[in-house]
Amino acid sequence: MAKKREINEYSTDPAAQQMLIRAEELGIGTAFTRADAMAPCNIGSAGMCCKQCGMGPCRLTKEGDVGVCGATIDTIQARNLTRAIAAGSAAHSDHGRDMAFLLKATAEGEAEGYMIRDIAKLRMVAGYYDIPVDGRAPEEIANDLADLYIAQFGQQRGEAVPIRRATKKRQALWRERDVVPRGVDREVVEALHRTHIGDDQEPEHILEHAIRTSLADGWAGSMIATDISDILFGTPAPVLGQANLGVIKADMVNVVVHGHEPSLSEMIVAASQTPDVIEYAKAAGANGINLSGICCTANEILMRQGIPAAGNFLHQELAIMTGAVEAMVVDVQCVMQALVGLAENFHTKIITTSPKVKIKGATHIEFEEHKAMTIAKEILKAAIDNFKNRDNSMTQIPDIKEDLIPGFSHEYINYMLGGSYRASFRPLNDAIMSGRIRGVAAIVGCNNPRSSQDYLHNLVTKELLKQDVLVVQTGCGAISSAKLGLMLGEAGLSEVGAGLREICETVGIPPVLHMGSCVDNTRILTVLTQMAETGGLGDDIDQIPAVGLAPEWMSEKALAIATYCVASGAYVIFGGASPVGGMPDRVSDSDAVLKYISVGWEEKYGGKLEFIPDPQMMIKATLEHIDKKRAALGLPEYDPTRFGRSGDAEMLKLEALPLAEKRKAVYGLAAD
Ligand code: SF4
Ligand code: MSK
Repeated sequence: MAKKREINEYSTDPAAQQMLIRAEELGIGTAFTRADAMAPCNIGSAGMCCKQCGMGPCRLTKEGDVGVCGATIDTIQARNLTRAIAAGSAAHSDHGRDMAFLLKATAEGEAEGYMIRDIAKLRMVAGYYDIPVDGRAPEEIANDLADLYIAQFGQQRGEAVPIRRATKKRQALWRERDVVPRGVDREVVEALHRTHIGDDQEPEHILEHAIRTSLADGWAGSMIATDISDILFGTPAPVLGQANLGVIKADMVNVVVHGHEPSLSEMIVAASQTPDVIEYAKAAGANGINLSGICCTANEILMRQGIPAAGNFLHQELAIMTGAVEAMVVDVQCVMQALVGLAENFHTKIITTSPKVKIKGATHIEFEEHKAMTIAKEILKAAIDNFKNRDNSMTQIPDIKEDLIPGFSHEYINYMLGGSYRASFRPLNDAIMSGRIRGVAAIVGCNNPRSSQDYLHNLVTKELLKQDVLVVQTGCGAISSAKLGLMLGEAGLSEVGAGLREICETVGIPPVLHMGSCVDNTRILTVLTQMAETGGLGDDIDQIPAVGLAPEWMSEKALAIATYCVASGAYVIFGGASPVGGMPDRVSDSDAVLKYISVGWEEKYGGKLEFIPDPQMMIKATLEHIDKKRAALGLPEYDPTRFGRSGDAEMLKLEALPLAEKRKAVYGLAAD
């Protein structure tokens, strides 16, 4: 058993700390205490254990050890990593598949309550694939797009069509390396086949298939999920939202939606606003229904509807600890099995909804797109019926929440930089070229109870902002910045470098842009591709001064995201433990897998994956990479003192000066 940590070592979030104190008082365990009790296995966590067949498990703990079949540590690590990437790709992509089926059902008029909300995006996406749009009804276009997208999963030969949205140069590189994904399912199945006992045994060869599998995620499955979510529910644009446990309301029926797929949660939002449901809640003695979200379901409805986020991954148990949640409605991914046992201490109902996910002890109300509104109302009524069971003596809601402005889709960023008629990434590229913005960091990914919740995210984010690095975020990382108040215009600007601050003030954006959920990391790929195509920052993603970071990663999906970003040309840094760390005392030239995913992948794709647990080293590596890319492009060396004499803050300072001094400062006229 690891050492029991103090509350402030569990989380840096004061709302979480309040709930963790309460958990201790009530003697209830959480992921934080379970992490203390469950010391990680050093062999497994470093990728040195193989469970691929019944002759094992084989644990390779000494230099030169091999498994019963003779597999070396490098082969075992490559297989383990590839399987994790395949699982992550499968999770994202299966979400994409369900969205494609939902688009098809909507186009055919068979999906109760759904409609095509963003016709402009539908036409734009159809245009990528030469689907005719002129003179056709949205449903006709959507039907063709749905058929094309559904086919991407089972396609056996050829190329997954969304890859044509990458730069021409990148597409050519993938073709040359023979890693263009054929179909999503084919790559995932082949990853499982090649890592089975007695198959692919050359680590580099196995890892090349990991690249291909991850590309099937980033440039197909996840991209399809994002496209269709926007088409059906609207492309996100800035909207006011709130984050943290304080969004739970004592006088209302609280329903927390948790998981990933927006199909049901969007319908729950719609159902919660219908008069009959509101009336039903009032008849139960509540002041109405209060929806909030956890994890990426939270992000989906936050960025489109402004529905508040109760928190990120490690808040799922803490929301129930408030004693004021009537129902937690879960679908897929990142849902802890511990929720059911925890909820037994309160009155909260855990409601599973996906045909793919059941939890013993939970209530299962299965979602079905053909009667989504009916099911959404049934779920809400079950929550309302549970309101009477709330024990007010057990209710404790932290009075802590922050406002935020989420909704920075790539379409909106394009628009905000140039307006309707001159929408363009040109101003962003120019700001990087001049050095006002040093570079861009995508800080994404999960929470992990093995480190203090939000600590690494926030430390890295705040330091990079000081260094004039524009930060974009998705997933639970985004919620962590939201809880800190970094996603609200001026509120986040006081600690930001002078050049970046000028840009934020001029464009009217927060220094940290919320770009969506974890499948929406494809939006970041799109932004980077458009930046490369805009000109001035090279002609491909690997030349842009940009870095991806996941300081608190935990899920296999994070590994899939990292790998498709690397294959797209990005440097990706993960915090925490390396799943291919190997033996601490290994001689350097036996670290084949570690080396290959860093140096080897960089030679082939221009991107690399590294695990750097120390946040200061993470920041250093980020800035060095950004500066190296700036130098390679021939851009001026970053100079923190060069900018900062324009923008709102400087204007306000000038305003406050006496007239004579103002004349001098502005026009250089003598004070007299
Ligand atoms: Fe051991 Fe080889 Fe079986 Fe893995 S595949 S468990 S290394 S015998
Ligand atoms: S929910 S994958 S904990 S980001 Fe997308 Fe958060 Fe990571 Fe799940």
